[in-house]
Amino acid sequence: KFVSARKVTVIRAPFSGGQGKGGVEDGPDKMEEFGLLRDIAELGWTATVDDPLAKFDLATLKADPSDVYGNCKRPKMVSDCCRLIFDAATAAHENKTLPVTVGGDHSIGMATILAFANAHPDGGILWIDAHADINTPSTTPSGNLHGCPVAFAMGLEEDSWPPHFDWIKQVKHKVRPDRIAYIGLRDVDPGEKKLLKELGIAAYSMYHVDKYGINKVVEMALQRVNPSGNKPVHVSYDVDAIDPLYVAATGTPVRGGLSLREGLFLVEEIAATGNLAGLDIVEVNPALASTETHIVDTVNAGLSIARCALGETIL
Ligand code: B3U
Ligand code: MN
Ligand code: MN
Repeated sequence: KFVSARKVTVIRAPFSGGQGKGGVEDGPDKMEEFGLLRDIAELGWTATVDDPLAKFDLATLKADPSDVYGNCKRPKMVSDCCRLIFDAATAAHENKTLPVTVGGDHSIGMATILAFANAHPDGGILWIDAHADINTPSTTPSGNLHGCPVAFAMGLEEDSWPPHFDWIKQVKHKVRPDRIAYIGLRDVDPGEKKLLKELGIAAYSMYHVDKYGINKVVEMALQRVNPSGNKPVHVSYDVDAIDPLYVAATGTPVRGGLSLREGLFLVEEIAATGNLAGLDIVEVNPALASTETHIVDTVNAGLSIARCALGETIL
């Protein structure tokens, strides 16, 4: 509907500047090594690969000690990279292809959801995550910008922003608080709770998944962000939404998460609506595994998310 003829643009985002740990920059390589492009082709999609950050020496940028602003770590690197990913995602939407952005840490979500909202102002966004990632530069407890992408994409508290992010202020359509819903939350900072309440954002935590079941939660979330049922939907999927039992190789694992099946059911349901118009798969960190099994499980979970979102069914 919003994507013509099953075309995917895989946007590689081997980016780790939004947090301190190394290894998450290897996410796209690992996903490809385990067969991402083969899986996409087998499901009948044609993929083009875009590598907008290829021209950067990311390791050198990450090591620059002068790239700080107040308590925010690496604002220049995050902003420069997000701007290129924003352009890549915008081009994918203009070409009526489905952008599948493979991270990298979740700061790149500010670029993909902003590009989605700008291309589809009436579209809905699902943010699947253990964390709300809606800290602003004034509320962030860590200074890590992967905890802030939603705030940037919504244009929250612009006065507190490092000047590097001024370009976002020029983007016509930002993410609206009534067009984003969370699923899987279980580690939310006090400043984030306040923002979620004040803005009336639809937030389904693990408590709600336990209380209503994943099927009802997906239904309620879609009802909030896409009440007509016929607008495009973007899914920004942080693999740490899934329990560390299944997804151990990620930067900030939090126990008590989605089962693997709940995590996949969710994207199966979105695929079934035919409304998917954007997907991110982020925070796969192959370096944060204590066994080879952790890597295999985590990367395969990422691949399963992609396949289910692109229409794979069990039967
Ligand atoms: N909310 C905390 C922790 C965090 C956010 N996202 C991740 N971790 N992955 C913060 O640093 O903003
Ligand atoms: Mn996240
Ligand atoms: Mn997370």
